[in-house]
Amino acid sequence: MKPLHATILTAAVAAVFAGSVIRHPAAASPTGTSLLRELTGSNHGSITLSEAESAARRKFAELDVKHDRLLTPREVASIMSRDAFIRADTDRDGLLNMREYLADVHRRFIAADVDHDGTLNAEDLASAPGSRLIGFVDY
Ligand SMILES: [Ca+2]
Ligand SMILES: [Ca+2]
Repeated sequence: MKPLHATILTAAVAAVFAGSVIRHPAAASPTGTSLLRELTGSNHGSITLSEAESAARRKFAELDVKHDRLLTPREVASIMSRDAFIRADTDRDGLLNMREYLADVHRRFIAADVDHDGTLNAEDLASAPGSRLIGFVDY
C-alpha cells in the first residue's frame, strides 16, 4: 500500500504543476528560469548534462544532512516521492548513493531534452519532464 504522505505529496506536486501550466502555458517556470540564470548567467542559454551533473552533485551534498554520502528517503522527501525513490534505488539498499542519484538525474535530463540536442533550454525546463528534473539540480 502506498504511504499516505507520498500520496499527498504527489497530489500537491501535481496541483502545483497544473497551476503553473494554466498560468504560464509557454514560458519557463520561475524555478527553471532561476536555474538557467544560476548555471549560465542568463535566462536565454541552455544547460548541458555535465552542468546539470555538477549542480546535482551540489544538491546531493546539500540534501545529505548526515554527511554519510548516502541519501535516506527522509533526506530527499522534499524532491522525490517514495515511488520515485524506490525506482532510483537500483541496488535496493533503501538509500541513494551518488551513482544512483546521478543516474536518476541523467534519466530525467534525457527525458526533458525533448528536441534531443543534448542541452536543456528554458522551454525544455518548463516542460513536464523538465519540471521533474529541476528539484534535483536546483539549489
Ligand atoms: Ca541504493
Ligand atoms: Ca534540448
